[in-house]
Amino acid sequence: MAEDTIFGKIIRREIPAAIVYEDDLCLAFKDVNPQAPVHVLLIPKKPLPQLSAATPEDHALLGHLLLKAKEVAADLGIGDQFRLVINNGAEVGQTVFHLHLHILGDRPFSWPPG
Ligand code: DGP
Repeated sequence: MAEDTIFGKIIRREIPAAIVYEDDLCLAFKDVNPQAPVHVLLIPKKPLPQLSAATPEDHALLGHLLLKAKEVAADLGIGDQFRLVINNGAEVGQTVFHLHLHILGDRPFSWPPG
């Protein structure tokens, strides 16, 4: 069992969040510190700490998350112009150790990322 995080508390409704999508496997909610006009976090309900901890058992879950990411982006009006980010590890910016996809859009983005 992975360690509990703030996202576990959001899943269990112990702290509030602006939820934009939910199903049996995942939850999407607005980032509390948005980096773009649209900035939503999509998380699995399974407490997987980071992508590098995923196993073949997570194959379907990871596919589900990617497909839901594009559906949530479409629902939020950024269906054909969005960026997905997964920070995997503290050295590259991961601060919450519960896998999450950042869905960002509605502004221009540069490359490479910082
Ligand atoms: P990362 O740096 O990739 O681990 O992103 C974590 C994100 O989580 C960061 O953009 C801020 C967001 N965040 C942290 N705590 C909360 C919270 O309590 N509520 C919400 N909605 N977002 C949070």
